[in-house]
Amino acid sequence: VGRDLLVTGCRLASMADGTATVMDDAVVAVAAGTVSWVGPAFALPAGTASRVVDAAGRLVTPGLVDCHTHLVFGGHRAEEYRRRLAGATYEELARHGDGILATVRATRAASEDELMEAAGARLAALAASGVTTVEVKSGYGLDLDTELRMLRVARQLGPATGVRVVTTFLGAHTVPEEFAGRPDDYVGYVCSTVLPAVAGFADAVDVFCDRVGFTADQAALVLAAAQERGLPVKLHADQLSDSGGAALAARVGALSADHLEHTGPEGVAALEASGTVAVLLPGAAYVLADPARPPVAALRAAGVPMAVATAANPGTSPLLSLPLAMHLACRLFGLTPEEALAGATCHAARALGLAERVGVIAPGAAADLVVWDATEPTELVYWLGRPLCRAVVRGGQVTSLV
Ligand code: DI6
Repeated sequence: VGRDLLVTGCRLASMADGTATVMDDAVVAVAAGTVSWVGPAFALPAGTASRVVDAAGRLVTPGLVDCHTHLVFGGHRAEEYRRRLAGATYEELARHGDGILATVRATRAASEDELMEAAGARLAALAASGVTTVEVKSGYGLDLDTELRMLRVARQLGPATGVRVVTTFLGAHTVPEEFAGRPDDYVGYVCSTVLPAVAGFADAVDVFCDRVGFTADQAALVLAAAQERGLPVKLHADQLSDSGGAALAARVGALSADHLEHTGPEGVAALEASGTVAVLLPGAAYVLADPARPPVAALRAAGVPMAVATAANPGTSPLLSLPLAMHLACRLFGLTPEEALAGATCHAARALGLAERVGVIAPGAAADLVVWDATEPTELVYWLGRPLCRAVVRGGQVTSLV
């Protein structure tokens, strides 16, 4: 067994079989950034390691995977939130040029350095909550230069912070002011001009399919253009209304269908056989104070894998803790603590096309893991606002130890 690092004394939820079963007194061996052996201490093959971290009976899980964020953006929308707290609705504000378009103006006006500094600070907060892999979307540029700038910043965040970053092109987030009233023309511009130019900077392509975004037919055009270039796709589906998003995501074999607050039985039936992951974003439902809930019981009964993510963004989910998103998924959406942990690890990895590579602690997977100041998986969703990360291992490097 190759070993640069041994993590001993673990109460280990490896998530390798998709469940949060805990193994006591477990050891994880790491070689060259990859997990090389996992098992009970008594079975550890003899040998030495250059570094040993003793978890001393604490819970150890895979590093968390935040599979849906909009971390790169200019400015913030605290003032808009104040108005929403006083009764204005998100869609009303969006129709009057606030909402996503306010952030588009601020993002277009921001330099690459400014975007990098702001996103880096937000990513540091997420990382402190136990996140070792994060997806970052574009979608606040809505023109070629700014979309490209956002994706370049997202790609640089990885080396700058040590967090594994996966990028998604969300050029079809909403219709920009220059195309007001001409959504089909904007979809044409995205497919023919922006997508080809940014394809090398994006690991996947996403569309906001809803009233503030695009119809299912428009979304299908963007997803088809992406798939023609060999890029995997995902979809913001049925967030504000049942717009056929889940069914579209399933039909095109999307990696994930995200939100699903308004998905009906046909959407769940379509997802059932598709392999598409349902990504639940309780921070957005909470901040929007939308009483609609994703059909969790039906998704569970249909065996659809459910991921949980922060959706970190300046409008609907200024949430920078994945454990807090897991808490909300349990409290608001009815997930069990074990489902929430699977949702923030192995199922989130699947939503990024990284199944078996991250989000599990198993031989061959990236050596990304968290030692928690906790003993039970349930504690991760139970404590509110208490930093529980004791140590984080990223690619075999122990990056924080408090
Ligand atoms: N749904 C959301 O909740 C975010 N984007 C999307 O498609 C909101 C983005 C924003 O308001 O800035």
